Amino acid sequence: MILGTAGHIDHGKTALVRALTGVDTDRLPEEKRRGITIDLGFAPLRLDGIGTVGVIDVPGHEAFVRTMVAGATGVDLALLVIAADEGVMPQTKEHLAILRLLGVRAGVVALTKADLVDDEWIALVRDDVCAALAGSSLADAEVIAVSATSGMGLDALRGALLRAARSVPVRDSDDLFRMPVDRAFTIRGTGTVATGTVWSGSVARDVVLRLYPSGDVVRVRALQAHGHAVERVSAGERAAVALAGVELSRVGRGAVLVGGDAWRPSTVIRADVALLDDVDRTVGPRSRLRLHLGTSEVGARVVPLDGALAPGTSRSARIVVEEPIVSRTGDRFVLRGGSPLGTLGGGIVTDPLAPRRARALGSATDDPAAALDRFLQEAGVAGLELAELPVRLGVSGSVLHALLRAAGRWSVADRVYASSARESIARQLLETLGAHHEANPLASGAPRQWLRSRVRAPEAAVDAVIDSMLRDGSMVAEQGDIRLVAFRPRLTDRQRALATDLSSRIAQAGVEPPSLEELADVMAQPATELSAICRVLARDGVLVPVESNRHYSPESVLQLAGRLSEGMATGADYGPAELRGFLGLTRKFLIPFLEYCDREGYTIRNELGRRRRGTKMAKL
Ligand SMILES: Nc1nc2c(ncn2[C@@H]2O[C@H](COP(=O)(O)OP(=O)(O)OP(=O)(O)O)[C@@H](O)[C@H]2O)c(=O)[nH]1
Ligand SMILES: [Mg+2]
Repeated sequence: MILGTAGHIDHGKTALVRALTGVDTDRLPEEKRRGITIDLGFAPLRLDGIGTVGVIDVPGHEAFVRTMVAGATGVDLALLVIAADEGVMPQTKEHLAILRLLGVRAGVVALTKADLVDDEWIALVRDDVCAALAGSSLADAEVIAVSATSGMGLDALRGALLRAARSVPVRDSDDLFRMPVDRAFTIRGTGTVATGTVWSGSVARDVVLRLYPSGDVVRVRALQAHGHAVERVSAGERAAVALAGVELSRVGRGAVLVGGDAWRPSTVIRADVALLDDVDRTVGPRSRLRLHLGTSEVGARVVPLDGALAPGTSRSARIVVEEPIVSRTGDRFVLRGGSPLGTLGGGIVTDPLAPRRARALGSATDDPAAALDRFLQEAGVAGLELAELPVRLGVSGSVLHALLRAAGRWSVADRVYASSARESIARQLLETLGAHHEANPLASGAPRQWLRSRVRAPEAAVDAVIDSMLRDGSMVAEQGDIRLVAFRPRLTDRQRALATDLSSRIAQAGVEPPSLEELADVMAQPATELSAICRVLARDGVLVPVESNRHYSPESVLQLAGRLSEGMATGADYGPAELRGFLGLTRKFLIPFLEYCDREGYTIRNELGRRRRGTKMAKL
């Protein structure tokens, strides 16, 4: 569990952390010199019954709010510190707003420096504070008067922290690993070390992770939690991860370590965005903002659905960021802008991997089933990559599994589609095939590969639809070609006349018929058309394709096969000269015809020549 401080500059956050933990988190020389916190500080806090809580101490100075946001992100529990002598101040309010935007709901308010004021004053400040908290995420938080100097109220504060900690929901470690990096340094002998709060999942030593935005593949060389070497760190823990395979310059605040293959950096996300009540501007597509998500901070343009976003309202929006970020559905973020920079609002990611030209999503929902349906509809026949869905929907692998089993979704290979995509592919196939038949009335069908290439959808999906259409009989495969069930090659009247002419010329030529080219010559017709007509006639059994460019009449083939049958004794091998004697063909016709006999199973060829083959010859 992680506890984060919050509150105005000099109100005593660091002093209180030291009083609670014994650790002085202001470790930089400049922090000592100026007496203020500049960077995040870390300390372990023992809470009986809870265990060790990681404390993140943040700066209160208005110039370091971005550092506060990086510290407050991933926090379970807030310790809002308000000095009793000053009361609610600008960064008290700003930090409170940031906690709300980041979804930090549990917390305790410490009215510190109580030693400087009397009880009556404390009662007045307490009223002020309660008024300021009304409507905030800490509206129900306990308010405890304390003094870091005298130690007054510290036990009561521990008690209140314990009660608040018990209300924090346990994070799911059976999920994808993610740790936004808040600090990185080098340790001699260990190498590069990155620290952060584990947001989800867990990681063990020797596991391979990815580091974004660099995209580097890194190995976990060693792990520490609260300064002790451990084998594994899980969601809600502070961790120091020693990384093999990466230079210090590639890690730093804003980087993120992730496990598994679901994460993708992206520059377009969709989100529900809200503007704070007390900002004095609107946000439209031209507003240049800073988006803080995890420990990263990037320039962003927010394009709300239907016009500009007014103070105190929320709207679905499309966000274009200047550098790729890694986010997940359900992630909270903060938007800052203006000059001087101020916190304007924030939101929740509803689609971390929005398509380039995506519109905002309309009324967003935190129902992952509805989100999946919307993404599937949007993707159409292109479908969605299964691997990235845990990130895109913000669910663990097992939840995703259950979602995919539900009706209306169709998975093929590594993608998932709406069932309407399947119908659309089927429709495209039928249309394409219909058009093909129309354009090629003599062709028996379309080659499968050609058909597949005509549909603009992933190959595996088109193949699956072709297979199922062949199974259910909506299409037929014949000799490697696919055709519509009702389709038969059709001859026009002219072609039918040509067919009659052709077959009678071939029949008249007997055992040595003319080739297609010769026929085309004498008939003065294009050879390609005659060839197509011959294919139709061959399928109907009117002609026999003995050679690719030479057809016989069935009678001639039977006659020749009969001659062979008469001449060839069972079990004997015959050379070409003997066979030529039986057939009486010239050499030009002899070899192609013998090869035809081999193919058709009349004869069988071996080193000695050819011998007759049982059954087929016997039928002659
Ligand atoms: N009398 C008194 N002084 C306190 C108490 N807590 C803090 N201080 C003093 O207040 C000053 C600021 O305290 P810090 O703890 O540095 O304040 P901070 O909120 O961490 O300040 P930033 O991190 O810069 O925002 C220091 O001089 C502290 O000694 C307290 O309970 N009583
Ligand atoms: Mg401090």
